[in-house]
Amino acid sequence: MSTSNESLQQWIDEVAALTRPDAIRWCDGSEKEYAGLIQQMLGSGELLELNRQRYPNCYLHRSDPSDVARVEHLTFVCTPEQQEAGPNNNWMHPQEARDQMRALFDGCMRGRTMYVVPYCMGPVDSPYSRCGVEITDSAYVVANMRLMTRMGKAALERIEREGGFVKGLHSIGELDPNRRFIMHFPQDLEIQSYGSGYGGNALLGKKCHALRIASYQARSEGWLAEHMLLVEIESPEGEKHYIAAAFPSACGKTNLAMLIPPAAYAGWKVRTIGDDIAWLHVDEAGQLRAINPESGYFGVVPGTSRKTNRNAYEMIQHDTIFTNVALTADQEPWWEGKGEGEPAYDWKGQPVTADRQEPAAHPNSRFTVAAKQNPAYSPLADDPAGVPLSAIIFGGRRREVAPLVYEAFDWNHGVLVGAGVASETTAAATGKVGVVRRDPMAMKPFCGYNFADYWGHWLSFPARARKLPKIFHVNWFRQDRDGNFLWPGFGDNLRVLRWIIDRCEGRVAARETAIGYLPAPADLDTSGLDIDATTLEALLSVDKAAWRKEISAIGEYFQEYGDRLPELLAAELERVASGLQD
Ligand code: GTP
Ligand code: SPV
Ligand code: MN
Repeated sequence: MSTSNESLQQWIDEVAALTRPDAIRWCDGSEKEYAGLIQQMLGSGELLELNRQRYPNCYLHRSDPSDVARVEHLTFVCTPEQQEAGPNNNWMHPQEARDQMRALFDGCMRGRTMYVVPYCMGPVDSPYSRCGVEITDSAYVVANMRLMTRMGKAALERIEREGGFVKGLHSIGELDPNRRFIMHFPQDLEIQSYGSGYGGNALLGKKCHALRIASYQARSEGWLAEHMLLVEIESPEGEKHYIAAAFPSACGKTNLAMLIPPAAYAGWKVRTIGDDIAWLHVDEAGQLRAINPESGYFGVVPGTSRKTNRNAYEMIQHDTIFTNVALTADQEPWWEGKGEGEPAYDWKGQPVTADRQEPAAHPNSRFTVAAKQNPAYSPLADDPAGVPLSAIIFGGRRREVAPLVYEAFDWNHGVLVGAGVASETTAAATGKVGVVRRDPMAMKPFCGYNFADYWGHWLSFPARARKLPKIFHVNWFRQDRDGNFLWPGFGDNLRVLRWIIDRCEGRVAARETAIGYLPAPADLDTSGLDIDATTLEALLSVDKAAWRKEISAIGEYFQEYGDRLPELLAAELERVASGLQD
């Protein structure tokens, strides 16, 4: 096969000449092609079939034990000037990076098939969508891309119609951590990834394209590419609101996006539009709208149960690829927090012993599933116009300091709230878990340019839009001294969303504090919840001393950005700091 897009054809020819595959296969995205890839991987041992009766069309992939998460220290943004990438990114000069990658890719596909995977991020007929082509030597990546993106024929047709696309070159290489790099060339709309087959390192449409490259494009084109879920909330009266929320990796986006209303909320409907990435545009009427560029979920498995997230639990009972979960004796997938069954083999395939110290499923084990399998799937996820946003929520995983919820005074203060986000690190990336780090807008690993310029871009939106959503901050993860969560979380988070919606509609009052507006305990609906007044008070109070420290830590962090830090942001910080003085 070939294409009428000359630049695509030329790039494919160049890549083939460099990587020397045995065969080149164009992917059309069909059911038949997917089935063929699955059969091929069952044959090669890349996939194991799971219990056919209980988990039809479900497969287990065990990744290389050294390749189980994103590798932030091996991920680079390659711009001519280091300052363009900023202190928030690892940087390499584009020429140096290209030379280094060329040496790695040289001959790496000998004995392998090179797959050409055209994809579209977003509904194929949406003006907000953007296309890309991933070249990869991994059938697992192709199968995942088919579930996660609009992949194949329709995407190629759009590329041939429009011309532009993001070039993503990927090889699993030798899966050697010492020969592993994820390189981004934002000015050339190009990605090169070598040596990993895992998630965000390898499914290039996701974090590499839809966040790092897209954020860079979005700045010059006047929109935003964000690490946000998109959820639709409908009240029993039929009032609908669309909310976008940015939480760092493994901090609750998928769960909030497909939340099951608690018993006290009969008649409320929650529908998922997206669970990880949102692209935000100002429409012709000056309203901020969002699309989900993905069409599937690559979600955290541990903790997913009938009780915590019935929607997710049900959607992964069939037609799902599991990566790095444990196995029961009768070939069912198993993970910590499943609440059913017992593991017989851990994620590496080793028999499980009663005295094991490590979890049986990898803490970053994942499911890949088409979004349409979600019982709470909203057809609006396919709407080319996206959805109008009522609220933007930032959040993190903080055992202390950050209250359950607060509202920013206005947009500019909201940008400070987002820029000040900190969160405990999780298993979604390699490295230590549980360390609090700054993760502005949950974009620390994903912003394709200097954060100072990114905050400046956020601050430009009041001038671009007629109506902007209100901005909030939430924290589901406050703990007591014994490490118990103070807030029940999951479905009960709807109670907090309800307060947020009521604030957007001007239906409920709030207490003004130095850090923003908080609900009075009586204004947060806790009917039917087993929560005492002291706990609620702790969740909804501002510890001034702790916040003085927090604000000064944010100030110190901002200093890394030097003169590039927008003055408006510094002024917002100053305003909050002075409010905390007395
Ligand atoms: P990425 O896919 O890495 O971007 O993660 P995510 O933000 O979608 O996180 P996800 O919803 O998968 O949740 C990650 C972990 O947090 C899971 O183990 C969940 O069970 C847990 N979690 C999610 N929501 C809550 C909550 O409200 N309270 C508590 N205590 N845990 C939660
Ligand atoms: C994240 O880490 O935020 C994820 C998983 O959503 S990955 O696709 O690996 O980036
Ligand atoms: Mn994510």
